Amino acid sequence: RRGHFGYTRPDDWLADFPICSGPRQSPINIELQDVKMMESKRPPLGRYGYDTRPKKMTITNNGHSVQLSGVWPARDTPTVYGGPLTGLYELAQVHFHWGADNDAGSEHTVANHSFPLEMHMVHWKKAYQNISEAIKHDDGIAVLGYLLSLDKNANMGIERMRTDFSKILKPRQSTDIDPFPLSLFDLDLLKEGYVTYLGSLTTPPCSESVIWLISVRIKDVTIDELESFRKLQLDNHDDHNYRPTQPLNDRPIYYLYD
Ligand code: B30
Ligand code: ZN
Repeated sequence: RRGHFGYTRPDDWLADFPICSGPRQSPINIELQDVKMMESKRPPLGRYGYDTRPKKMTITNNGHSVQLSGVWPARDTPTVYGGPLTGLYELAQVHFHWGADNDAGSEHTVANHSFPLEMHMVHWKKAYQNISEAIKHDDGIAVLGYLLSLDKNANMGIERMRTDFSKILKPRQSTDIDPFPLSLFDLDLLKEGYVTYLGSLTTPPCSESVIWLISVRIKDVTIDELESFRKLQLDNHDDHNYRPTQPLNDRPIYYLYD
């Protein structure tokens, strides 16, 4: 099946999607000594809509992750702007990457350290009309990435989602859930600072269209929450859905703090 991909041999993605070996691929390992301060005369990163409860919320097992999407009241769709971004970026979906055990799961690594879970909030630039058009542009997508580390504190957003994971255990199952505002994920990008670099989608087609913003504050995930993700069946019975880190090449990584 064209467009089908798995995590057993991610190098096989290149055959159908040659850009998966392009010069600005994601994820990357973030070496703190490589991170530069961005000379920021830019407006600070801002956002709206994250505290608004959507009218409808859906979780889907798409065979390579669990994806959360919603329908918000007009003008309240979660949106980010400022910082390294030019223009408005509207939320399309939130999804997760995990591993078979606690030693791996995140896509981005910090000083070659992996985390058991990574959350991606995918936004597309409104100037490009829709996400499929945005993916064709080098600044079309902004992903806010959060690394989560095993600890005792439950994440209230994940708790709300996983209540209904039993209904989407198999690929291509989907269910509406009790809507909640995205602020339940306890987002803190604005306060704590973030690293930013230019990269790609981490799944085929690997489009080099993503401005990455990765929170420097590591969030908590409980063992029960991790096990809920691991029970979700993926295509090919993959037991993980993280892509290995890709060459940084000559790309700068910036630290931004408002
Ligand atoms: S990620 O955040 O870099 N992991 C897409 C968005 C973000 C990332 C990866 C991929 C994306 O929009 N891909 C194209 C659309 N997808 C549908 C989808 O939403 O999830 C088509 C597909 O692959 O067949 Cu999966
Ligand atoms: Zn992702």
